[in-house]
Amino acid sequence: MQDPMKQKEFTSRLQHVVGEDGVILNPVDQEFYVNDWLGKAHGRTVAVVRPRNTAEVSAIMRLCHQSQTPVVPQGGNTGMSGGATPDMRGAQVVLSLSRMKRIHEVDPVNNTLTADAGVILADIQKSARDVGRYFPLSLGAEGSCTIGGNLATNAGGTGVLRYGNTRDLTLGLEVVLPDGRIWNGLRGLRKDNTGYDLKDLFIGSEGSLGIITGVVLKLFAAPAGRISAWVGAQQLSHVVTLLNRLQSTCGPRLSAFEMMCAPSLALVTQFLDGHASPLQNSYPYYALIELADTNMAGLQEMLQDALSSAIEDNLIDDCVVAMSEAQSLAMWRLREGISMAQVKAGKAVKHDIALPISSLATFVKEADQTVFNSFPDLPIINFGHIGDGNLHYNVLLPLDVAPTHYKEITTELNKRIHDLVAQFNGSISAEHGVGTLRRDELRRYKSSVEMDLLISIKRALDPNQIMNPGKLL
Ligand code: FAD
Ligand code: 2HG
Ligand code: ZN
Repeated sequence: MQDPMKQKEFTSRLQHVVGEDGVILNPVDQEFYVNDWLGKAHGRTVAVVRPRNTAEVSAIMRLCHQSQTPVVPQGGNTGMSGGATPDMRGAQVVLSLSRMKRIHEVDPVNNTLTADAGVILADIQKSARDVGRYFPLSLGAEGSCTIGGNLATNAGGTGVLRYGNTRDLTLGLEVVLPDGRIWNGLRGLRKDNTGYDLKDLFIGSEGSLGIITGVVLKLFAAPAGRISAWVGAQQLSHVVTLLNRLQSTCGPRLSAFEMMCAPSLALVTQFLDGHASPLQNSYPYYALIELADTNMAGLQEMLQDALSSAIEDNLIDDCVVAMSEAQSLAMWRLREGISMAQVKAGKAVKHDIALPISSLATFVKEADQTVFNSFPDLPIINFGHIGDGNLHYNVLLPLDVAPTHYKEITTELNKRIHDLVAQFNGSISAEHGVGTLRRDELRRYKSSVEMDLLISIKRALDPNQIMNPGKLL
């Protein structure tokens, strides 16, 4: 919308719907909404609009439908693939869900929680805890990401091993469609075979099909506590064997199994204050392990016994079991600090990949060799949720790398690493989504049949292509 008169009329109609305080027009105040936190995605917007409820979202979408104005949905703006940032043309509206923060119902008998899409993930977790229940989605951004953003990206995080990803934690949805109609699918049912599963279309759709305005989430019995341990090992294959053993001996009590290579840990201890390695010596690989249960009896012994046998069998070299919640938290802060430490230390070329767990060690050996052959001086920051086969296989460039050089190296590394991922039958986006970051690569790795199906769904639900254009597809 380049015509200033038309733009003025459009923004005053938006103000009519949400009030003057619900529309941000000043470029300085828009800054947060048009840039991503990684400093990689930048854009401009006609207006940032912040509705308070579903009816307002519906009225905004009717306006955008009539005027064919493209819309970029945004939650907490913590995403890593550029999906919540408008393009540079300044013709798109950013629709921020940040004022839709009501928790409508917590039902401890049905084990469900119903909330607006703009509720911060940590507030959902707390509301579940307040009634003696547990909502297991957990990630480093939980203090600022929204549940709507979590659904739109089908977020993963550290609890997938035990509870599945966001898709597995969702029972119902409310969505405002591109023409403003409201689909109310806010059902708290575990069984419902009445046709195609529409909610599954919107989960992971990254704002490309509609605006998620409400959710019904699954709750679980609250664990009575947790036992964490930190282990050091010489080889990734040993860490994977330990994971397998713990899955056999501890079953569903194994609630997290995170891995990080030595340079990942070194980055955190070097670049973030108040972080220290839990072990005296250094090892090529570390794992952070957590057991949790509704009954804690025998849990610590179970973990200690498993780790003692792992040491006897030379699977791991050293380990420490946290003796207090404070020690456990300190271990988790090391793991959760890696993202921020990367931002401080340099410019990361990221690969958020999924592989069959049985292929992880071989893949990493080949990928390490590939990176070393082309860029022997660049550190590999390899860490992730190996309990569910998800690696963050990142390569760190210096902070002062020239933009053109960064682009060239990124293109080359992405191609080499993702081609290898494809050879191993893996995925080039395990949990962060496609956004603008992986959009072009998607075509390289998906079959034409799969691309056809994705494009058909997009055309059917968003025929005028106003939902988050340029993202995902
Ligand atoms: P945004 O960033 O605002 O948006 C993300 C995408 O969803 C965009 O395409 C946007 O258009 C769309 N969208 C947002 N809200 C809606 C809505 N209501 N309706 C329709 N579309 C919508 N992610 C993981 O999966 N696992 C991790 O372990 C993890 N760790 C992280 C750690 C840190 C420190 C940080 C900063 C981020 C991490 N992330 C992780 C990435 C990010 O937090 C998740 O992708 C999160 O789900 C995004 O939520 P958000 O509300 O910030 O969404
Ligand atoms: C994590 O697991 C996040 O910490 C971020 O998904 C990964 O920074 C990254 O590459
Ligand atoms: Zn992750």
